[in-house]
Amino acid sequence: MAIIEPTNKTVKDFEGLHLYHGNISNCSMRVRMTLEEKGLEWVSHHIDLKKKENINDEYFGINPNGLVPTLVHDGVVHIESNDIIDYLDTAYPEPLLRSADKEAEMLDWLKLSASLHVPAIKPYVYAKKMAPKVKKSQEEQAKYEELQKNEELKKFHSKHAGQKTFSDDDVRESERLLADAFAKLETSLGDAPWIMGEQFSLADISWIPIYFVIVGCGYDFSLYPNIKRWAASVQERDSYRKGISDWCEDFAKV
Ligand SMILES: N[C@@H](CCC(=O)N[C@@H](CS)C(=O)NCC(=O)O)C(=O)O
Repeated sequence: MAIIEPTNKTVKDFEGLHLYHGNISNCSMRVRMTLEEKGLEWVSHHIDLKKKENINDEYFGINPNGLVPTLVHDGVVHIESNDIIDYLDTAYPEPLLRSADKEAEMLDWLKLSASLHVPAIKPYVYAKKMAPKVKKSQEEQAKYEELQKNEELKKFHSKHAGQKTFSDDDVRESERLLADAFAKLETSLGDAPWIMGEQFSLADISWIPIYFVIVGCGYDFSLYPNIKRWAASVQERDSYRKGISDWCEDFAKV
């Protein structure tokens, strides 16, 4: 569970569920989808990453990495999307998005999704689509360097600062990691409807945003028919519409 003590104390007075999130952020998508699966009321604090609304003292005081999503639940601040969805499923077990006998396996899918974010998903999405759209001005870059203390994120963002762009090696490495992960998902799914078999779970919610953004960047899933079939089933859920597609009607045009 990733609970942090915010330096921006204003959020400590919040009651209920408040979500700081970005429309096209895959990490935000999984939290919105979980909230919708459970039919929970939540207060939206939208952060436009293209307008750099995350790069200021106020937001870094809530999320010390300056990332979305951040969930504030009755004044307690939760970061890390996969931890947040696990927390929500525990705090609001109706409907339960896990099965008791496969919990450890399901949490492994969440861990894999989390571990791929910086080495694979983020570089792929930035290199293929986002880097030019979130280019920082000199002032924004200076503010980012002042606020950001996380070395991994500093290193990642330095790769597209100023005139720099991601190298072919960066893209190849992310493609290699994605291919390994998708091969594992393809085999594990087999003919089953959901990642954990018969039960729709947090594993599906964790992975569908990855599929959404990677497809939106032009990734070819023709090698993975089980993943395509699974994704089509997830996309029929109301929670997918409310948590994902309603927030980014056309990712291809982003
Ligand atoms: N491990 C974090 C990653 C969050 C993350 O990287 N969020 C992206 C959007 S998906 C973001 O805020 N990007 C802005 C930035 O990198 O400055 C989580 O799962 O919540």
